[in-house]
Amino acid sequence: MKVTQQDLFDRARQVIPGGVNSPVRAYGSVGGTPRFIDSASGCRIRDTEGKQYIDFVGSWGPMILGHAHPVILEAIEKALKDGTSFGAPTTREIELASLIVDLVPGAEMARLTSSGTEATMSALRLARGITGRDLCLKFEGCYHGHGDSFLVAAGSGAATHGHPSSPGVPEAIANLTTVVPYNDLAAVQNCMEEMGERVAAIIVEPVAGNMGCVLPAPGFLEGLREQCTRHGALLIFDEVMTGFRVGPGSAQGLYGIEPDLTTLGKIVGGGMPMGVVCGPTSKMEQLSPVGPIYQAGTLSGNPLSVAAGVALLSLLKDGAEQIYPALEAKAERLQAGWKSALDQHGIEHCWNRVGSMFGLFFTAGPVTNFSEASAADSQVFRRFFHGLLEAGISIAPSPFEAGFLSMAHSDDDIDQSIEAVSSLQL
Ligand code: KE4
Repeated sequence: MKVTQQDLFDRARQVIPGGVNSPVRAYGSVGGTPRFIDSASGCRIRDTEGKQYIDFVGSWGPMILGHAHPVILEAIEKALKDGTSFGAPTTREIELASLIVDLVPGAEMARLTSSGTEATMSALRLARGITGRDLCLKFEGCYHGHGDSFLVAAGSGAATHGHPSSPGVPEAIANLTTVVPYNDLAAVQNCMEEMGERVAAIIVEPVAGNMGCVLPAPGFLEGLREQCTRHGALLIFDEVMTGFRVGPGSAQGLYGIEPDLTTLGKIVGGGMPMGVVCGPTSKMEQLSPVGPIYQAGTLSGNPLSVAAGVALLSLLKDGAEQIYPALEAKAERLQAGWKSALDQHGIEHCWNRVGSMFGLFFTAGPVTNFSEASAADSQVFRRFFHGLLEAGISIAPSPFEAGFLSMAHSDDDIDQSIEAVSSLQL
């Protein structure tokens, strides 16, 4: 008897909260039944009923060269033969850390973790340990993983499911985090004038990807750099999503701003579990075992994840001159095509995009912060999402997420998605 997605979802919800291991996958803001994915290759994913979708989620960012890239699979398969985890240093970790240091302008050292959340939690603890201060400033709609200090006015799944400030976070912890609107430098300056000497860090997504895609206003990142320097706080660039996505030097290379600490994830692990905290030696050596600030992980630097990360970063480094211009051209084609199709539908919308990372909002725009992103028409988004899904196009099941293109998206694939948008009944 044929097992449907609904059957799987019903079974999953018996043994997994909401049937998913990460809330945004549950289609909470768009309704309907999540697709259970059997396999993926190139720019396509295939569900358990055999239906294929052109994928613009890319596992939320890692798949910049497409799913199941042969070089990455081969690297994992080769590493697999030697075992899955040793809990001891390996040569390959030196290679990955060296690649990160080479590619990330603000990095002289890197500490590997198993997720972006671990990376941001560790970066904030490092900043607090270095400065001896407790406060953290973040931006409404930015998401830095599910660490307690960051689940205050958070984006992504937290915003999607209506709990931007999660229950379970002690008030004493939440009170250490101050939240201001993204791109509001005056609000940052006011905060820092008032409490700057108690602020350990300002943490920011240099291009926000968890309230849809929102770009830094001209001077915003420069202003954060100046404020941190002036008040002795550390500037943390959370590049878990933008790292190696918006350019070979990540957002800090693109915008020419050097943060004090950088967090990475997604692409750096080649689609395997991985996060990174990186920065200058003077700061990174404050981490145990050299310094006193503790940070650890059983599977940190896991051989399979590191093999995948080395493979993907090496491909991006060696092919950067071809890859990033090609991604830009693909994204331009997509944006122009979807825009034209939506204009023909008479649907009010606006785009934000940096390279192959984009956000589409059903509002006239501009969208420069979370409140403007929240004003977009969620009902149109719901119809848009399901219409595309039906047509074999997979986008993020939330308006508070970014979309991604890969090198595996051909012009034909992009044109197929444009045709799907044109044919929607919105
Ligand atoms: P993870 O712990 O999910 O690996 O990384 C957390 C994180 C930190 N910083 C930024 C800027 C991030 O975008 C993320 C995770 N991104 C979401 C997608 N918006 C992951 C998807 C999910 O939660 O399932």
